[in-house]
Amino acid sequence: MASDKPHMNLAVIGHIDHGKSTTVGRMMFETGAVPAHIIEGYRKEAESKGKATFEFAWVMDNLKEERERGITIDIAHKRFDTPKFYFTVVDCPGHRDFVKNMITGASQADAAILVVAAPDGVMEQTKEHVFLARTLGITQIIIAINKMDAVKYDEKRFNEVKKDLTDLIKMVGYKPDETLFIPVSALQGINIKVNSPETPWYKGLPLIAALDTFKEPAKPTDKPLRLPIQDVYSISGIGTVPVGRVETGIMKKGMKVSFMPANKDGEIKSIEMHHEEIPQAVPGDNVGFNVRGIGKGDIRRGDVCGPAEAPPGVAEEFTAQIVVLQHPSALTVGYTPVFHCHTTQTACTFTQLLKKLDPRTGQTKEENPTFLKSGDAAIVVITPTKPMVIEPVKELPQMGRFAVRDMGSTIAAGMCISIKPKQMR
Ligand SMILES: Nc1nc2c(ncn2[C@@H]2O[C@H](COP(=O)(O)OP(=O)(O)OP(=O)(O)O)[C@@H](O)[C@H]2O)c(=O)[nH]1
Ligand SMILES: [Mg+2]
Repeated sequence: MASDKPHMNLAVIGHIDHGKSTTVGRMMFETGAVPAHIIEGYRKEAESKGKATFEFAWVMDNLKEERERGITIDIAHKRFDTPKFYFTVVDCPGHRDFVKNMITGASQADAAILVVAAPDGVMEQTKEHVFLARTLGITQIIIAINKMDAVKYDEKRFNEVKKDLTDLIKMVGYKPDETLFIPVSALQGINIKVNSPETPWYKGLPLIAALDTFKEPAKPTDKPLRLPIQDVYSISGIGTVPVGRVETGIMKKGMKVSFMPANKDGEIKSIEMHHEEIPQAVPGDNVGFNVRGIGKGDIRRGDVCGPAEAPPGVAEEFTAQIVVLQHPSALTVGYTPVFHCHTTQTACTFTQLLKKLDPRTGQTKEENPTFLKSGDAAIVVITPTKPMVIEPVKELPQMGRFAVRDMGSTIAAGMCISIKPKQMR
């Protein structure tokens, strides 16, 4: 479905059973994305299977095992609209065994809703998800303090949980005074679409209206051009046509460009999007373009196109902050899995383990650890086995995030803090 509204990827995160799926199901119902008769059907079915109250969660939990166990295992994508945005919502699992799925979900998101159950307050995966969300670059967050019905809509309990959350989010770098805290009952539909009489003491926005306070993800046109190559075609009568998505900056006709790490230069002759020639391409545009001076064999997937005067950075080695999701034993110096970063997949070696961090606070736990295991966060030095473009997230967030994979599973996720540039010319 096309839309004129700006698009936002929204992750819903938080501890197991705190009501993430129910919140998403409820928002989809209230925005008209799911009709009432579907919910009613789920309600009857859930009740007959001894899973009463899961009718809204079932909008998101489609797997048989998810419904039987009453938990989310895999991430699910659904769409709904608010007056300002259209959202793709990524419902993340809270169970600790499925944190890797949560990471995949969070790494796709522009913003997040953190769901915290009022009776429990801050729990283990509340902390872990908040830290991961921040590590993975989610800068905008709204907090729904859920299950307010279960604490009789008590303002005092709301304020206690809000206080603990304020401390938590401040610790990882979110600004509490710019963050909305909303008392809700996803199950009862309280403060979701409109403010309800159950919480007369709450004067803020209901949840759905709060989502429209998110800022549209910026189009970083003021940064240097970065266009990671997805494919390279040779078209008769035209020449070499690389294709890819502009991540940052602007590509213009006539521009002199460099491809790294191929270390080839060319000039943009034409740019095409949706089979139409366009004078320039901006972040988010998927384009094909024709370059003078480049042969088909000169560049390939994983190379990055940038301005000749500010070419993409190639790393001799780089320092990164990572979170280890799962490793069968222990991750040590010498380990060489595949790093997935923009469009490149490059084998890289862990050459130094500088420090282990507390995944909940980001504080240093141990200097120069001898190994890392599942659940650890760390600062490490990585040496690519062949030249690759990667850049510090502080400068170009789109070029600095990566996933580490080995034998079909995700081992870690992280971001580049700094690079030791390789001299290319
Ligand atoms: N009383 C009350 N119960 C709720 C509310 N929201 C959710 N629940 C219940 O909490 C249980 C878990 O809800 P889910 O939505 O599956 O929780 P979740 O956070 O998605 O769980 P995972 O995905 O497994 O981490 C279900 O029994 C829901 O009915 C609420 O507002 N009030
Ligand atoms: Mg769930």
